[in-house]
Amino acid sequence: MKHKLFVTKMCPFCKIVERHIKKNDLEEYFEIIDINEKANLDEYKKISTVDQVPCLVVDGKPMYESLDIIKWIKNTYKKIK
Ligand SMILES: N[C@@H](CCC(=O)N[C@@H](CS)C(=O)NCC(=O)O)C(=O)O
Repeated sequence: MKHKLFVTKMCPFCKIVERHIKKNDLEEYFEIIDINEKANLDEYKKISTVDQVPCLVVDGKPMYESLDIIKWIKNTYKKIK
């Protein structure tokens, strides 16, 4: 199952998380979703509790803060560098 990561193209904090995923070859575990597209924004609004990206969905709940998301990724996928 892929974890949804809601982002925008312009968000530098999103880029930090996306780079971390790519650098560690973890793309297969994440679905990067740009909320600038209307359908994605609607999906994001159903899940999000705060209007902020990056937003990772874990067990159906939103996780915010790029550093917390990276920490979660490191703890969850031990193989990473
Ligand atoms: N401390 C947060 C900052 C995230 C942040 O500021 N994201 C911006 C986009 S770059 C945002 O979503 N702002 C909400 C808004 O502008 O309404 C993090 O590290 O993730």
